[in-house]
Amino acid sequence: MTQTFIQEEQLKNYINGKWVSDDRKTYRDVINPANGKPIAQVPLSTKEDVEDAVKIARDAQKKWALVPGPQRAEILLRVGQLMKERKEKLSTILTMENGKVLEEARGEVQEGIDMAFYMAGEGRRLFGHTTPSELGDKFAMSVRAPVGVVGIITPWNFPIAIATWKSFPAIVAGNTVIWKPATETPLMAYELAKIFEEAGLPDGVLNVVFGTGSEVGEAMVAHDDIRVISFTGSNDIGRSIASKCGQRLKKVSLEMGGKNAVIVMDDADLNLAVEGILWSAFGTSGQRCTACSRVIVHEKVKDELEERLIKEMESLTIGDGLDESVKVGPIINAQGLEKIRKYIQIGQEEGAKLIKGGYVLEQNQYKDGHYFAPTLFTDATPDMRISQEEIFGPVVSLIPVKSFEEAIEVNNGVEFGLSSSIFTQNANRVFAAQRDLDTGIVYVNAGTTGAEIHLPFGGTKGTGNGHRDSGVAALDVFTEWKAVYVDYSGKLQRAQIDTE
Ligand code: UN1
Repeated sequence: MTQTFIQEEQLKNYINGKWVSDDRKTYRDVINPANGKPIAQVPLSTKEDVEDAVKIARDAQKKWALVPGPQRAEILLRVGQLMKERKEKLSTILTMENGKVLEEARGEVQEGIDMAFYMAGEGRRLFGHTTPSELGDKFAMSVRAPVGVVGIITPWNFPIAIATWKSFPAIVAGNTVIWKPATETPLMAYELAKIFEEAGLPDGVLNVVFGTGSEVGEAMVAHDDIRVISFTGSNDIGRSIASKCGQRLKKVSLEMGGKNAVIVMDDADLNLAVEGILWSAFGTSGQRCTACSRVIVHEKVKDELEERLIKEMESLTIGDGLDESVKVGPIINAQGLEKIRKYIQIGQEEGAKLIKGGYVLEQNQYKDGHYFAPTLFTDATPDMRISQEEIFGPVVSLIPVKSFEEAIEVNNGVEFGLSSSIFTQNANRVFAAQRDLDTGIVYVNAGTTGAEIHLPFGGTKGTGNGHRDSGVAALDVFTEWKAVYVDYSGKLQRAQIDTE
């Protein structure tokens, strides 16, 4: 059945349109987190591999930038079509390497397909601006120019969607790419590179170098010919990349997580709020940057919400995501599981009430994988570590508040600013909330997850550094603005002097 999609093979880097094998390489097992079984081996590349890839990418970029945008776009269109044809295969492999349930894996692959078609459209736009000049018989415009060779570093939690958010705008804008996927989830990179190859992408435009952050990632950040680093991942690593790029005056785009809250007001549709919380907190086992891990609830509806959540949490079946009846899959690995376990202990020590879950599942069908029971804390306060720090697991804390104003203040009182949500039926509160919630993404009457690819994705404060993935905003990361003046007056006109 589904297993036939994967032959346990040694993956190879993809450089200059070739699959590069190297006998001297060391490999690491890629493990299915649902059952602990190895499904492939990923090479741990070196900085020499990065060097080889950059040389190729630099030459390829000169030619690629001369291909007209609409022709570059056609390749993306074919990539989107191939992804669509292979959606089931890709989703199954994604579930096997990442653990997310099939329904969500299909959703993630769909996100990549959408991105391909959206960015293929951009190949016919890549809009700049024409602007009147200060002088007569002079034409002035701003155009988007590719930056050159760009480096993308992608996480294990959305191994294909996030890769498409970064590589598709980079490629359509005329850049060439060095891509380091997470070592936990290299198979999506393998499949996507094969699709690009089949779609006719010229050699050297996309280069995949597998390996660790400390070797491959560091080498990318340190390489002067890689002019942009686009990174999604942990806060510590993002900050360290930012300072290294800062030293080198290298453009860097960072997306580093959240502490996303759902606000439930006293006038909320509670059925809807419960559904939204369950989906955002426990979907993907809470391993989304956008996952809801705080519920800021008006004290008048707190008890009722709590009761309904406990009841609905009973129906969350946990297990291998390939089983269509499962709603909550495994945690990516033992370190992830340990981090969640530690936060349960911290929450209890801080005095929050653990009212559901809070334990590792280890018996029977769970014994070879990494599973954590969906967990609910209540009576948490805004300053507790479980209310402030990103847990990246199926753990949510209820924080009671007395008013709308207090809810907004609690929502904003964290280091991160990725996503937030409010459930209310009051139109005034809706408009005030979209203005006052200090996050890059705001939802009204929906959970904190499920961003669409044609809108900007990213956050304020500690979530990033002001750039956005996805949507047209992604082009700002992968292009430079170039100002072009064409004087057709036939004489030397001097701006600021002849205009006086
Ligand atoms: C992430 O967790 O880093 O908005 C990405 C969402 C998804 C993407 C999440 N479309 O939840």
